[in-house]
Amino acid sequence: MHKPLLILLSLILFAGTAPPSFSQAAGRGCIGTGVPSSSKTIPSYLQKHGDAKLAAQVRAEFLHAWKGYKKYAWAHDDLRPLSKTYHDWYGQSLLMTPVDALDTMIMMGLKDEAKVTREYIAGNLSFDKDIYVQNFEVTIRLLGGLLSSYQLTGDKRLLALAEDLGTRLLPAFESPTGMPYRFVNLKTGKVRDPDSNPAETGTLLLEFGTLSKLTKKPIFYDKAKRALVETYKRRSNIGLVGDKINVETGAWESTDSHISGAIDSYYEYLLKSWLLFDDQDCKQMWRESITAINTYLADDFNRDPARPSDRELWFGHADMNTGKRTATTYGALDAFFPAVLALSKDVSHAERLLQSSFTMWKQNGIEPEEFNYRTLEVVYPGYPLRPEIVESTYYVYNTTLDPRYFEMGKTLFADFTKHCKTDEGYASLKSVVTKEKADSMHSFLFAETFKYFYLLFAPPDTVRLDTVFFNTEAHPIRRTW
Ligand code: DMJ
Repeated sequence: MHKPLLILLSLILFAGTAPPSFSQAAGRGCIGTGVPSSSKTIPSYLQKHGDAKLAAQVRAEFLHAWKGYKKYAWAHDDLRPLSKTYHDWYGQSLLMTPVDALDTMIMMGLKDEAKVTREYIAGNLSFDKDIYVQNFEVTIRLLGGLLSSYQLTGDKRLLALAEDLGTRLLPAFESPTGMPYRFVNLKTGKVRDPDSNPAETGTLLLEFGTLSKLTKKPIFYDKAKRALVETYKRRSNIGLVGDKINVETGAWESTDSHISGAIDSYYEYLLKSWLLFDDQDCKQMWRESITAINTYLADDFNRDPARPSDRELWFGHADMNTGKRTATTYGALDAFFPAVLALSKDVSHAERLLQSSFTMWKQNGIEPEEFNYRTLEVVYPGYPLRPEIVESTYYVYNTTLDPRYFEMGKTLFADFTKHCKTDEGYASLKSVVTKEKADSMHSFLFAETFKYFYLLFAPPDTVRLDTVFFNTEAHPIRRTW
């Protein structure tokens, strides 16, 4: 047996057994949030074994969406769930959905689907295409997905595909600063779009670094590390980054600082690159960054003067140079941060921010893309099936084993299926207020949203969060080197 397969043992054990349903343990004393407050009553068998019935429900919903994809969009990038057609990001398919879905199938024990999907990818995926692709998106979904599935299966064809892709992406890094252009042509190596952002210049090291370790070719690690360091080097005097940067001049084109889209996973990768590669530069960059985030972006306040001890924690926007608050908005993407805080061992902030994220969710029974946390108003009402709040609930539950978070996950899952399920797939929402659906089903539904729901309900030790690191698309990477 290939060594990386060892990680599957506990997964297979869980998938192959049918412990009784423990869902009747739900719904005890509330604290006005709809969430039980006591951790004392959680049955030890739930802590040990998870809830097999709920995990099976997640598997069934995964298969429901997967069947829709196979029926109407097979071999294409994404399903359009309302028109029942397909969408290819770049005119030609790069098998976004199959590659994103494969490791989730493996982890869920869906052996037949995984086998067929793996064979299809190995036999049909080609990167020899004259198309410009977005370096960041292709790295987190395809490079991350191929590397993770290689580690889970030992199938060298997946590693060969990953190396071919990584090699074709390398020209993106040939800018005067070393920060990558946003788009690169997979065949010609030509590049375009120098206006980028920290998320796109700094969310590459887990995948490129792993590729280096597995192929023993340092170039991949070096290019992605330099891009991360060059981004960090341009932080302001108070330690913050903006959300738009030109990779040719190195100049900031927006000084708006936050933990939301365009910056978010840059911070995630500082922390995880330290932990996965034991990279001490990343450790130092993470430590300095989290200090600045906590100083200037955190918004720790008391909404009701009559209850002074009842404080809320959110993270808003500030100017990267002055630290002055510029907006009190938070959103579905920001909800990844409790997971990062939990992983960094700041459990108390992780729990408080997760509670805030759940408050945002409950306003409309599902979360909006952007929300004003001071006025509790929706700023942008879309919901494209995002996973971040589920990811954070999983990390915080896994870290604390407090049943409040298990119950929170049950609420999220019930709302999610209620509002987003269609007859043959899952659909994004145009508005969380009206619940009107949109004709898109992003591949991260399979890579992330269903995976984190599954892991939340599976036995907590299914994945060891101190040895397995999820890339920002939820592809698990282990240090096998
Ligand atoms: C995913 O592609 C990744 O999680 C990324 O970091 C942010 N956006 C989506 C999911 O919302």
